[in-house]
Amino acid sequence: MSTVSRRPWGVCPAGPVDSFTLTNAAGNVARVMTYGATLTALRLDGDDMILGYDELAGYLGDQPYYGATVGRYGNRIANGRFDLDGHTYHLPQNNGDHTLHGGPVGFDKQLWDAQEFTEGNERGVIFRLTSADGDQGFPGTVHLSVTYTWTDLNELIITYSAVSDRPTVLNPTNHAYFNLGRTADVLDHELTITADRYVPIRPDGIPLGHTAPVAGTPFDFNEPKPIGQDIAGSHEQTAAVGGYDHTLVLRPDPSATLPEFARLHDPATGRTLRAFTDMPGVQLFTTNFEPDQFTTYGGVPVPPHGAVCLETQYFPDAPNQADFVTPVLRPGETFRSVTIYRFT
Ligand code: FUC
Repeated sequence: MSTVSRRPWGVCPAGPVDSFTLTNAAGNVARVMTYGATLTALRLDGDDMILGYDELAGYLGDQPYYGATVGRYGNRIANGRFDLDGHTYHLPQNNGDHTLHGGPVGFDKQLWDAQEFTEGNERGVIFRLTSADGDQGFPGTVHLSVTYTWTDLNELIITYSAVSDRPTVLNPTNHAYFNLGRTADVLDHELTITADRYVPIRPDGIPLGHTAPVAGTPFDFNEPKPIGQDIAGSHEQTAAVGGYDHTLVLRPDPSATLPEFARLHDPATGRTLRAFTDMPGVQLFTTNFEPDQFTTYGGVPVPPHGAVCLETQYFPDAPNQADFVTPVLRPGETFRSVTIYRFT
């Protein structure tokens, strides 16, 4: 029953793409592919928990980073520039004046090497990429691996590891769009996030430069709350971007090696997603797209708030923000990070 299978899945600009199907003891399935080290399906009892496409062609077209590994720098770097060790680096701008998710040919559009494995009650794929010095304007040759492990507990463990031969910045994340139910949108999904503060932004997504308390705002998810409850209110931060597209500052939990930072519960199906990470923030993105802007499996149009992303990461634009910690990776160091999505 527990298997890993590999098969050719078409051709992307950089070459042939392979897809892997990971089946656990319960018969639940995770699928990943070498294009973008992307999570393409996560099926529980036959229902998909994420948005995606049935064919590679969907991923090669205009789509919002479905299930992809994003980087080098997840989220935005303002005006496509940053300074590091007294040197200014210029990046291609692919989001107005800004650089989003590592630039126009980020990790999500690169072809990764892959090796499948099985180990006891776990099976998975380790993806490896060498990002050349100067790739999308970033310094340093970066050797990066992303491992997806799918366990018999219906946990998807995503592990990042990277080294660089020059000082650089690195903020990889996964861009899965979750919808646990059979409803078209996630407005009735109840969300809990362990965060007392969030990062207010300008309408173009660049942080104002400080964090603010969630108390008394739509950003307070300390008690379970339907995602739709405050999403369309008059608060200027949500109104400006049509919902949530903000980093929440995760409350440290010194008692846990990998703190649980979020729970997503779908009352219609009874399914719950529990999420764990060692990252300091999560970008809560409620798929604030126009109706019919994108489709998902089977060509079904995605309505506004058709899914929710919980992108674990350092804060947006940190390299340009004096008060935010910048994830700098220097020669001799190893970047490591783990995020787990567990379904019950
Ligand atoms: C999220 C958001 C962005 C963008 C992208 C597709 O990470 O922060 O605004 O829309 O996804």
